[in-house]
Amino acid sequence: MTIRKILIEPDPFLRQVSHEVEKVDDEIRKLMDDMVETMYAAPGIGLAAIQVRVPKRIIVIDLSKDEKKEPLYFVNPKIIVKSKNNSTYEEGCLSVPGQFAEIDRPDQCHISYLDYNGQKKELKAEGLLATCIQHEMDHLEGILFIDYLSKLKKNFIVKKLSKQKKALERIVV
Ligand code: GNR
Ligand code: NI
Repeated sequence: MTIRKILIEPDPFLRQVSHEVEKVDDEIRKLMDDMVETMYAAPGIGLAAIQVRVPKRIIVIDLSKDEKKEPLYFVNPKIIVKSKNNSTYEEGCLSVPGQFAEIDRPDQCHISYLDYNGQKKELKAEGLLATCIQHEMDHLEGILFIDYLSKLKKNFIVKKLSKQKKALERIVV
């Protein structure tokens, strides 16, 4: 398994719409293994493939708190139903480091997807899992949580990240 580099906003690559996976084969499983390792190393509770520069409709999530790791794999996830009630969570994103904001989303979602073995599955999620699934599925459409903020707040964050990236580039060379 390999830890991959996570893309940081502003990066046009993050704004791409990801493509459906045709077959869950060993190459896809290798990518999912790398994504999980990258997510744990970050650390984060979710990761979409586009964040490691692969525009495929794949997300991994692990909400387990203790040592016991419980990674969830979702390939080609689709929303079947979203609840009408919203809930608010303070969200962060590995591609928007150091920034957090309260975001409103449907508090439950029912999805279909393919699992690690390519089997068709369904899941009814609520709470943080529902929020995380929707945050990751937004990545597949090229959407980041800061897109839900006012233009003023979003521009402020993007400018800050842009300056940080430039400062880093000067050091790394
Ligand atoms: O690590 C993460 N934490 C988080 C917290 C609240 C809502 C969503 C998330 S996902 C984020 C990792 C990430 O950027 N996934 O795309
Ligand atoms: Ni994210």
